[in-house]
Amino acid sequence: MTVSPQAIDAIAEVVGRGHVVTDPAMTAGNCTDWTGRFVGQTPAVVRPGSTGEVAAVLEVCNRHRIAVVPQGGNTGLVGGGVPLAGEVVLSLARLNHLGVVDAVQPAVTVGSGVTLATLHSHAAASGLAYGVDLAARDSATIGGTIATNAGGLRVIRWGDTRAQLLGIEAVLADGRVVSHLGGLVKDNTGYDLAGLLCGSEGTLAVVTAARVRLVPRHSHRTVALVGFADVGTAVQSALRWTTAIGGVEAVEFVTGAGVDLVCDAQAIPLPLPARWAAYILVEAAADTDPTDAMAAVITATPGVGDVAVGRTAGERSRLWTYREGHTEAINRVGLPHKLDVTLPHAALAGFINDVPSAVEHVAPNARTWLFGHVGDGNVHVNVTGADPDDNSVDDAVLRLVAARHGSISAEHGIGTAKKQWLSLNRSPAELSVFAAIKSALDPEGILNPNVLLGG
Ligand code: 2HG
Ligand code: ZN
Repeated sequence: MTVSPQAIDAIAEVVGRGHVVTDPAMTAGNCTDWTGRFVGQTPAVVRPGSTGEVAAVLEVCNRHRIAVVPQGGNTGLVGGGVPLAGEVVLSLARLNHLGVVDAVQPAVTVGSGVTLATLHSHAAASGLAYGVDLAARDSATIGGTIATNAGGLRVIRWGDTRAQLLGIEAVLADGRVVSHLGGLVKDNTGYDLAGLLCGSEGTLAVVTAARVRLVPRHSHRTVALVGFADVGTAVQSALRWTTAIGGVEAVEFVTGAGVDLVCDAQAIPLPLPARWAAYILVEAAADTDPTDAMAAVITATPGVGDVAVGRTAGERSRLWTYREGHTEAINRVGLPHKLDVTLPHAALAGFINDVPSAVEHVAPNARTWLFGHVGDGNVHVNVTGADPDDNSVDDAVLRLVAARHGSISAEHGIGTAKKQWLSLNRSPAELSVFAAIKSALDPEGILNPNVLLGG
């Protein structure tokens, strides 16, 4: 896509020349996704410093029909936040204002460029917490997590990002600002714009701020990492623990092969005395120590092997490393195909068992890595050793998911990586509603036009 020098000048007049970066050496990081699988190019990375500047930039882009990719921390994994077709990148990183925490009706308004880690610290300073957490917390932004309706580690306790939203401020494609940040818990005054924009992947509007609910910050927290000799028993036990363990916040699954990989990447020892085929990590938090009640449930579960328990922050983070280290460790093996999927609970163990052979059938030299938020049915299928442009692996896995009544995107979104399979989950009638909403809000089609439905 070519952008005229006049349009770049008009944008620079809004944000200041120093906030329009055109040098390819400087924009390369904005043009490559976290995995390195999706690489594009851009005529400019534009860094507005206020909602008003976002509005003025979009007004220029809409008038000149310039396609725009909104970008937060660039931690997305489906090629939805990078300019694969030469779009202008609209970085929201400078919208990083932190509002005053309301501790009476626990909530706060924050700019879309605030990182998750910063929001966690901000809430903690008022004795509260933000319910969404994920491994990329240091870079992932609130705007990006809203755009993708990010899930993460604590969905079983607090819900996904959409469940945290009490209000939103966003800029439409033509520069109009929609703002509804009052934050009332009950507010039935028409369409739920926050709910609509959440998960819309930057295709309907650019989120500039949000009012999010905050949750209690519990004084006691315990993590257990439990070994199992077989995957099926691990998964069935994990699903039971989501209701049997009081104060449960996270129930995560990793395999023996995945733990070996993390140990190798980080030069750390195995977490338990023996090596197990599968591991479940469970975390519980409460105002009284949850450890004994949690241990009682775990030890009464048939098939449980070794158990390690972490109560201090250091012990807990040591155990989490074996789970959170997966994404980086897998990237060291090779560029992964990432297939983030959910299965109905009854189909979960069978899917985990069957997916490696479905991959092997189409890509005999590929390797399948499985881990994820098993407590809510979400498995991160990662495949290395397949050509980055060869979609046969994606096709095989996503068709298996759909055949078993699962979702082809649990929490990462559709982006560009999965758009050709959207019809596995969405009917023609649903897709026509999506298209109608898109053309009503963005008639010129400038907002992230190549993701979800576009391209
Ligand atoms: C996680 O749960 C993230 O760690 C990344 O969603 C998953 O790397 C992945 O496939
Ligand atoms: Zn995840």
